[in-house]
Amino acid sequence: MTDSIKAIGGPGGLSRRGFIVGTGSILGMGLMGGTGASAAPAAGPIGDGAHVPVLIIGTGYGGSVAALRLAQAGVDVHMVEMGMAWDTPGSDGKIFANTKSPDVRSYWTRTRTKQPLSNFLGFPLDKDVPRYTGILDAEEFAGITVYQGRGVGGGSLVNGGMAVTPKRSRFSGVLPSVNADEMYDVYYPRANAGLGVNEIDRAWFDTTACYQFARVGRKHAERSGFEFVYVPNVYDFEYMKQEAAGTVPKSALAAEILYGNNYGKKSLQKTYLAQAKATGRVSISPLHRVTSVSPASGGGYTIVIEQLNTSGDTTGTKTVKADRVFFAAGSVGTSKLLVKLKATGALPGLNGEIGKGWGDNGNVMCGRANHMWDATGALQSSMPTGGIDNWDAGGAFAEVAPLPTGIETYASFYLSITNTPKRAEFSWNAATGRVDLSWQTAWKQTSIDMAKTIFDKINSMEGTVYRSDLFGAYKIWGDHLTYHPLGGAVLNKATDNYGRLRGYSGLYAIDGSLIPGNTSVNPFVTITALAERNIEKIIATDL
Ligand code: FAE
Repeated sequence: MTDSIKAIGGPGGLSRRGFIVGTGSILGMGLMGGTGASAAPAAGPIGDGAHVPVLIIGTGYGGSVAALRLAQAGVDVHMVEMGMAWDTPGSDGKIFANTKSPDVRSYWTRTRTKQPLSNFLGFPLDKDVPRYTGILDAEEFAGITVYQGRGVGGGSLVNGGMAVTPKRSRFSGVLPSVNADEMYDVYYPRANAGLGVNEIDRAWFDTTACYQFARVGRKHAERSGFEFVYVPNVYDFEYMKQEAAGTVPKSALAAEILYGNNYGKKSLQKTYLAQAKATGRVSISPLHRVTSVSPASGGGYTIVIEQLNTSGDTTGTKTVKADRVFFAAGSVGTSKLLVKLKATGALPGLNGEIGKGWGDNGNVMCGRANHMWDATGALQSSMPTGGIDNWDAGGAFAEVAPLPTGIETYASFYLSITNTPKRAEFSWNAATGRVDLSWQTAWKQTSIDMAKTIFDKINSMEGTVYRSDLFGAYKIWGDHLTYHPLGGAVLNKATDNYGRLRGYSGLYAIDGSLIPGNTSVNPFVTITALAERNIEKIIATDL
């Protein structure tokens, strides 16, 4: 508990009011009466047989924006989240596990870790862990593993915090049916403010030991004629400076990232969700998973929810009613639900676009082996803050990523986002009772080719080679995964131009499923901005 208090009350963190709200889920919603809220919904998990005006499936970016804006408009909202609340410290006094030492908290119902970088110096890194409803899901489909956050805050709990607004000139390629002027004048600024996005102090970037890896990345990019761009983040850089000075508990400088940050990072728990709870109109059921949504007799929808224990077993089933339902379970979660519900007859009127247009944001990873004179530093901030932009010429934007191992590796590491045209489709498999995804591993070759437009050139200029010890023996490319699932309920196709699902009034998609497979940069700012745009319209016209 003390650690979480320091975390959210620490320098650069929330105001006193925000702090009290942030601990609301620990202390119980009953303490929230002093926030000026009215008509507070029932505290705690939703009850069997409940009837709520709005039910939101998932507590990631789309769900959190919807909850806050609906609550501010005076609507009571209940959010259902399959993951845990992540508000209680473990036996080590910390809420979140360290990336260097994954433990029971790290993976969603796996008995063996599945680390994105599976090897180091050729040695496999994965290890057995007890089955638990941990924070990172490595969800496996036939051709790709999709990493996703599980818990109250969704992907914001586990991601790198890179808060990137796409270049305006590329926006029509990202969301062709959306008015770019509105997005860049109103909704991107609103999203960036709501997320607490900040930029690194360049003078500090140029001198601090913890960004030596990024300065090497910048030097190599610029020497090969590529544009190096500084990338904003939701990690509080003022807090990070104090970590470097040794005056506060360390998080980014202690290799925390993939399994949560105990300090410094403005996840949704501290921004949109804290504000949403402060209205007194939003309640959340963690460890509850929606399995069905169907029209209710007399209007509205019937929702079936499984209650889970921390082993991931179903311990009970609840049936509730809602006048409106927002699907905010993430691209994969929303797509899987909608595809199943259409195919199994719960929502047969959904249109033929459901499950289509899914992409991996062109993700591909690689490392380069530097010369001894280009050390990248034993201390590396786990928060990336720079990228190499070769999108227009070669179709790749590469994040200069850390390898926070705690030792000097002489490695430069990159996550590239590429302009791949490949799109997959989700489909219902009646034989297995599961939803399949048609993605094929070989499709990543297009992304590799695009990433090579950057790294072949840098290697040639620097006289360096690719690392072959990070993803398995002699494997250069991390082409088996994505961090950025997008699509499956594409805007203006499966939905109207504001996320209203076609075929059913009162059903909406409001997450990464709306975006047709690629954002040209890291996606969460665009997911947030689009949700801000859509919910404004929905509140104005539907409620
Ligand atoms: P998301 O945040 O995934 O939230 C969906 C929520 O719904 C989750 O909490 C689920 O547990 C929950 N859910 C799913 N199914 C159900 C169900 N049936 N019932 C109840 N709850 C359910 O969706 N993006 C960036 O822009 N910058 C980065 O630096 C970055 N780094 C990343 C690093 C990692 C390791 C990962 C995994 C992702 C990263 N991302 C990054 C991607 C980003 O986190 C992701 O695009 C957003 O979180 C997607 O937001 P959504 O609202 O679509």
